[in-house]
Amino acid sequence: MNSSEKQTKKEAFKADYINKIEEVSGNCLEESSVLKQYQALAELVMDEITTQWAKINTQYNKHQTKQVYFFSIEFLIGRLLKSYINNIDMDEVVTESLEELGLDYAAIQEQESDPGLGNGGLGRLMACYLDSSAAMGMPANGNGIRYKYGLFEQRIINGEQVEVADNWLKNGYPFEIRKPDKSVIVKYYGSIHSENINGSLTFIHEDYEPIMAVPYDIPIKGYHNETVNSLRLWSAEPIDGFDLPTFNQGQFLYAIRQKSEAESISQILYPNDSGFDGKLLRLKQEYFFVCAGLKRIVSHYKRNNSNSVDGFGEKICIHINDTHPAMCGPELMRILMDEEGLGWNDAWKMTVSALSFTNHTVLPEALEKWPINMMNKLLPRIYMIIEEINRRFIEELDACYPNNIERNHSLSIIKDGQVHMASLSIVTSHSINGVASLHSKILREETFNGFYQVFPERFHSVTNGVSPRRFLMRSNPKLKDLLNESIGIEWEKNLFQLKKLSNYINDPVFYEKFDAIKLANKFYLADYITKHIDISVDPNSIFDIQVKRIHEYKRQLLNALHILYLYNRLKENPNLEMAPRTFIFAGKAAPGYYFAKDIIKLINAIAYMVNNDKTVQDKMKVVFLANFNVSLAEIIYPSANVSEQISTAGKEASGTSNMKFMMNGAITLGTMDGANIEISEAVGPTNIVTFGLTSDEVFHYQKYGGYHSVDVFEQDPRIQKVMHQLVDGTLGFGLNFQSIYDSLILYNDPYFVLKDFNAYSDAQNRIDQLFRNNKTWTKMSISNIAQSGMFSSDRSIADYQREIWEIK
Ligand code: TH1
Repeated sequence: MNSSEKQTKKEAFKADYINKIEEVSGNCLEESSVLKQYQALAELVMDEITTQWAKINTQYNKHQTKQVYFFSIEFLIGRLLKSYINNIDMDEVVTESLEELGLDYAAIQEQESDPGLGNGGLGRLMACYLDSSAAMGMPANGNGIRYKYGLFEQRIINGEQVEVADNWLKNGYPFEIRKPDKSVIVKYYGSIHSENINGSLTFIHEDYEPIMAVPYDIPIKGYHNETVNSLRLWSAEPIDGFDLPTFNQGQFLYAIRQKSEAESISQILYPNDSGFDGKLLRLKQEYFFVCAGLKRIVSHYKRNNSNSVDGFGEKICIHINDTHPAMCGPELMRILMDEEGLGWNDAWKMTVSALSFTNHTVLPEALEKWPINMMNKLLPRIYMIIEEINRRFIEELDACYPNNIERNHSLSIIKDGQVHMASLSIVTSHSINGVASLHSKILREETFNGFYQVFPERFHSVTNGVSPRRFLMRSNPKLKDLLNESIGIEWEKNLFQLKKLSNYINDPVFYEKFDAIKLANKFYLADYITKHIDISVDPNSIFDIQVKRIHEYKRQLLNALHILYLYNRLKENPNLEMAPRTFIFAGKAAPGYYFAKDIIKLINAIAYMVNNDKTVQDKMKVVFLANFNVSLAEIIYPSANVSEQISTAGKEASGTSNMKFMMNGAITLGTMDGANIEISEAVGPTNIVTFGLTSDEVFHYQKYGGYHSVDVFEQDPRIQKVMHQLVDGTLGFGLNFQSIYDSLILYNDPYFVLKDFNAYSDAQNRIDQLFRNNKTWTKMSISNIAQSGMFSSDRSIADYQREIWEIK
């Protein structure tokens, strides 16, 4: 765009914008509120995108392009306005125009609610994958639930987590289009009877409870290209709204109850990350978006294919994101047989060929298993089909492996009174993959080893990735500009090009610019911290950051205990030589996970003690930021020096914040777990600090015993002191962390916190030394960015495309 083109665009934009403001607010620009300014801008952007959307959909239909559909119970998309504007290449025009109109662009963006339709990595991964698919011009869409309330808002009151409902729709949401004409009826309960119609057995579902699924579509705009894909989120509503005859008979309360029971299905996101809680409502949710989504996909396919499902398995990829959508298998079978009239074998071939499955965790407590009775009652036809899938599967196994009856039966989808959703997913999909190389290995060798022996060819590995558009270009614009001026702009479309940074690896001028950007980003976060929790932190200190869901396996506790130990060291030796440190935490605990809530309380208690102790003021600070979400994440990653990735080895399937930190130049301080291993391979041992037990060692202890936390405790006076402080009132009058003490000592420290303490403390010393050599640190930092290409979600999507969906 040359400057006269830009001028023309700006004039046109300003005129349109002023009109739009009048249209949405009934006020002129000068009298409009910031909310209305935001809504007008959002609508203007939507006008532009929907035009392109219509165009590309026509093209997809005409060419019968192979389509991917991500089925996921979570999509954590983050704010969209600014991304849309970037993606349609209007950022400069908008920024300059708004400034000329005297408006505050940043404040306008702050008006957008951040849809919290996910818990953490799983939901955010889907958002990154949608972003990458669109950026690469690949037709891939999302299918999920439009929760009325997203993940709760976290407040910290008196050092403890308090949950507040997240009413993200309160001012409406400008980026969705409600499509009532595409509604689908989802059937629950009732009974199935079979009839012989024209010589073939037909299954009829009777006395069911119908719920209306109404879709809302959100456009997913590709970066600087023509692509606009769709994220379809389903909302549950009663059929035809209020039941008028009932209402007239005066049964008003009954009518209201029906309505709210229907709506309850899409009312709220379950707040458990990597956990399973076998509630009936959750099972309803799982079937809800599976049934509605598949119904629409099949009818759309038929419309473009002379009303036939022929070729469905070759043209449609249904990707199941963990096991929450595992009923895609039986539901697709049901549609193909009961509604399309296919026989079992044809339907089966089509189903397996369409389906693929990604597993995201090996934590046993997260693996979904539904009681037979619950499923049979709520979804009688689905349960019937699962039984038949299982019967045929076991029969085939027994025929193929007659000497292996015991193993065959251990693979049963239905056993111990439960339906095993991971087994169902594996049997109904042609591909199953883990999310990092170690994780995939554990799936093959441990978790799903029995299935691996039967279907070795189905097992794949695709390491997760994150969107460089959101987590680098959008969140760290200064770094983006520096990269563009140094290595050109090709990296924006191919992140591997960041390798070109190696030309600057010893360039003092580049170092200076780079350090200045990191410092500016740290000032920005420091400002945020002061504004929100009134703690002043030193931007020249090491920003040592752990942000993620609070979980025992993620070991925020290890970090906290080490901080306490460092504090003790400083109290003993106020002249201790060390680079000043700011320890920053953020993350939510599941509301019913009391231990995780105790960890939050502990961190805040330590923070209070440390931050109010004048004798350690210029050496350390501890900060817990409330309500970690995508928007806060975008402020945090660019400012980090140290990325804490300290999960118990073997427990974190991949992790994705490790990649977001790395892309922004933070040094990983991590265990050999999940994608940390691949990060370590990419950057080499001099550009990362690793420590602790390996997953093999952890497995060995878990299987054969031999670890006694009390021995570690008894041999290490540093640990003794810290442990006593948990319970002796040091952390505040009446504050007692007995539950934590007991877990570590009485219950033998199931996550090996004490076992890894010494190694972690050494690793932290190493970080301190490295940071104090400014040149070394900057070099490490730049090397991390240079090697982050592999962790772009564009690379992940390319891998999926090639190995799993087989799209040319
Ligand atoms: C996470 C994994 O814990 C994390 O390691 C991984 O990077 C991320 O998924 C993306 O692959 C998971 N989140 C959930 C959430 C639920 C159930 C299972 C998992 S695994 C609700």
